[in-house]
Amino acid sequence: MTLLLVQPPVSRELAYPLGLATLAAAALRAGHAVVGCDLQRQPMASLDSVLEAVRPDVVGVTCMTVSLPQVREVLQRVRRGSDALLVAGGPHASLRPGDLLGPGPGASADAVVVGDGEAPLLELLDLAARHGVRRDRARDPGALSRIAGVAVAGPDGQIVVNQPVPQMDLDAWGPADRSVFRWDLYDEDLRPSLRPSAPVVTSRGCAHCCPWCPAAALWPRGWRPRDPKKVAAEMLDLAGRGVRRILVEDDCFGADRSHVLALCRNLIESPSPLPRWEVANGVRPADLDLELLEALAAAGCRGLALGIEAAPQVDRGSRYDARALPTLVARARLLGIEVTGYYMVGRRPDRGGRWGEVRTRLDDLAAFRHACSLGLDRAHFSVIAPLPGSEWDGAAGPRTIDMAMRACLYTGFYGSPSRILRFLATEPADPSGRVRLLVAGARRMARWLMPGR
Ligand code: B12
Ligand code: SF4
Repeated sequence: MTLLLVQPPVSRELAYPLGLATLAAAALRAGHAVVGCDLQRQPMASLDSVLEAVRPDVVGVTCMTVSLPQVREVLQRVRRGSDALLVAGGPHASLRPGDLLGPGPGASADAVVVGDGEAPLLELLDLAARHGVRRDRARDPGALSRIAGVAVAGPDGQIVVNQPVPQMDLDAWGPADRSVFRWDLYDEDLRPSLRPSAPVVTSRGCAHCCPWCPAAALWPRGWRPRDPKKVAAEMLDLAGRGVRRILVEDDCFGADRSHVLALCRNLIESPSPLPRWEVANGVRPADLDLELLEALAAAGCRGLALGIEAAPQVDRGSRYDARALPTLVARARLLGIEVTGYYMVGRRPDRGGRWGEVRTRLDDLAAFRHACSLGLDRAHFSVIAPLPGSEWDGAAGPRTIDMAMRACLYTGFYGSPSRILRFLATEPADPSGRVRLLVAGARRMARWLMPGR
């Protein structure tokens, strides 16, 4: 079977489609032909010619909540230009399969995969091969509803979610494939010495339940590790191919201390040079300690994002000992690890009432002061959005005033002369290289601050 995997435009950042690359690995190993189409890199209209050239039997598209409108356009184009079996998956598809199975606006998928995509996708490819689903869906109308981990629209339009896939060994299909979506084309890092970069995951899911986050609903089985030996081998292989910065994108890196230590040990004990890697998607400060920081640094970790989320003085529900943070940040920096802080800003649904707006702005300023006082290398201020599957689902979305406040926080944080100088000093460059770096930084900032996606 020929499988076409489609990445819709996601954001202004060019991000490597790791989920699709993971599915590509499983499909290739099962003997299917796989083609990738990344609509972050090419215009939406080009999908029509890709469909004509590839003539896929199955088309898979990944969907985050922010990309739902673009995914609907993809579905429409595929329906117009092909009779392939049309499958959607990814975070939004898993949380709200009904949004992609009609009867909402636009065309709908034949099936939505909920959660881990590998096993259900292989079954769908087999189904397409065995029953000719592509050309004659009516031949076995019930077949889709027998595949575990799949949601379909029933005869009267109701959404039927089949039984979940049995517990999956995350290493069963080997590491992500990096050829269908070529890793060397994703070259967005501001600092030339860190290009190209590539993402990996060492685990999936999370055992916690923060009110703004859908992780618990997305991965009801909680936190699941990959074999640290295999992760280390994947990281070393990427570094050997010329990847200069490996980004660990786990939901909850650090969930299991022994897993982190095993990964570090495997990297350190390898005869190959240590890769340069960063924990990009945030570690809970509660999971960190000085010994762990030292192990990370010894294993080549050079960047660590901390899920500070709300400034501790604001978040009185205090999920961690805020007093330990300054020591952790200072020690990490001494060990050569750059530290990023992730903060949530804007109106929290539980900050209502007469003084809600005032308290929100005070919270935002407290987050800003906290980020500045901690000596972070970078800070991200995300506006709280009511994501499906999270505790705050259904609350009002971000308002213009929240976005404007976020723009002020970013400008205040990154616009300070000392931080600009620190950023310029990160690259050993001649004056013209420094100017290029400055322009690239200003462009990136403008992209972050633009309204919309
Ligand atoms: C890297 C990343 C990004 C990248 C983009 C990733 C991309 N190319 O799609 C960037 C940095 C741009 C990004 C941005 C944002 N992100 Co983000 N991001 C991630 C992160 C950390 C890793 C994604 C990943 O590679 N996972 C590993 C792969 C293996 O898993 P996967 O993608 O889920 O794929 C598996 C299954 O979902 C399924 N699957 C996926 N696609 C498909 C397709 C088919 C056909 C099938 C069958 C199956 C299938 O099979 C795969 C293998 O089992 C995840 C958290 C996480 N650890 O997953 C959050 C996550 C995806 N992001 C999230 C969010 C909320 C955001 C932001 C909105 C945050 C913000 N406030 O700004 C922004 C949106 C950007 C914008 N404005 O457009 C949420 C999405 C929730 C949702 N409902 O959509 C997540 C899940 C984090 C979370 N727990 O809240 N993000
Ligand atoms: S924010 Fe992080 S720690 Fe909290 S539930 Fe989501 S993934 Fe887990």
